[in-house]
Amino acid sequence: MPDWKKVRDDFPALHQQVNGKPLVYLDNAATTQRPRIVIDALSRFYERDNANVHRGLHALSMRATDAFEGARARVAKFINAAAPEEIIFTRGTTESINLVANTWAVANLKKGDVILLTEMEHHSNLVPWQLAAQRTGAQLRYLPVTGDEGLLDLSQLDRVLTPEVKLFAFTHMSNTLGTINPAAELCARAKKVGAVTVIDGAQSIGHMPVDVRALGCDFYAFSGHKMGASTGIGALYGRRALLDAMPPYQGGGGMITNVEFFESRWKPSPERFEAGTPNFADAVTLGLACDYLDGLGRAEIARHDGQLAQLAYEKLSTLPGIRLLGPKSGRGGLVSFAFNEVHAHDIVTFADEDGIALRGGHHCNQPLMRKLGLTGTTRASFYVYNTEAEIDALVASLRRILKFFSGN
Ligand code: C6P
Repeated sequence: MPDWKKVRDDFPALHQQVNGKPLVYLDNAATTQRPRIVIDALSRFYERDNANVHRGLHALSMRATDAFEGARARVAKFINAAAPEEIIFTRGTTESINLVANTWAVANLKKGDVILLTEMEHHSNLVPWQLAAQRTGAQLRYLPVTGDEGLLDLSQLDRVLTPEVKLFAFTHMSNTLGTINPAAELCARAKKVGAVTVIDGAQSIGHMPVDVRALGCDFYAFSGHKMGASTGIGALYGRRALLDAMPPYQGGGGMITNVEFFESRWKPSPERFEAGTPNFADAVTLGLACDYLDGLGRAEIARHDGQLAQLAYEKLSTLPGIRLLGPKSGRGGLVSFAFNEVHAHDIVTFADEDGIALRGGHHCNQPLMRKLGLTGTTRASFYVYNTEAEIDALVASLRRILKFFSGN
């Protein structure tokens, strides 16, 4: 088991004071802090290896290309893809999902087809499908969420997952509820009706073991900045057979085999989907983040984050008037809550006075919030460096805030 206290030393940003108090960083679902090896690797790359990839025959370009393609192979191994060619580098989860919506969906969907989503989707796994539906004439349909407990209502699955469903996109872990969805089961059920599956892995990728072949998904989208890598890099996993049959995402350099004045031919994946100069320097850090997380052990990370969230859930439940969202047990590493009398933005602002970083608002889940009769929640989200003492600091801060707002 990792020495979790020592893990904190790997993250320079944690060692600072905010408003005169030691920083308690509990906004990891928005973005994680970066370990020293990632920060150093980025400077080292720019200091020694920086050159454009795939284009040059000189030493630096070859080194940069090796590092970039090495990162692709590392990411493929991290999620157990069948080959590096199944990994397309993108800016992150949002771009990965938009890529599928603009290529596979537009090429394959038509009027009468259905795109199935769930009521707990982040806007990044909702708006791209609205746009694809508008372009193709397909319809959107939703698998309901049970209520405050935040589970998918699987008793409704047969009703909504009918043969008209051509694509089923769902989140692996909810960024507001902390629910971990039964992704393998959902993919198996989708396969039975011939639907293609897209998993939004933004909140799962850095927090638990992910094996795309065991999950049985067709696409898996994720962001590097939520797993310790640099900002602006992420990936889309796609099953090779589907990628080979998909049209390009964007046109430009690097993605063609031949260009004439009036037509062009495309390279296979991944180049077909990576027009222009890719974000090669940040891609290198994604590979290193994979090494770092595997060094800790992703099953250990899942246990650590889940235990902290469970402890937080239990300690927070002692606060007067709190409304806690998400499953009572088996949750991923975050807790969302609301108070009738205090707005989430006030809580976040007051907690900041105590050096505690939280997030408040709708968390890009507006339809879910509306369904639950909320305008927003406060969210504490955990990662490998958080501690039980930080949960105690959170609870103490919330007691102070509640006291202030109740006028006592
Ligand atoms: N959620 C949060 O604070 P990007 O922005 O592309 O890296 O990730 C988008 C995204 C997609 N799906 C889920 C489930 C997510 O949680 C996110 C990002 C952040 O909850 C920012 S809103």
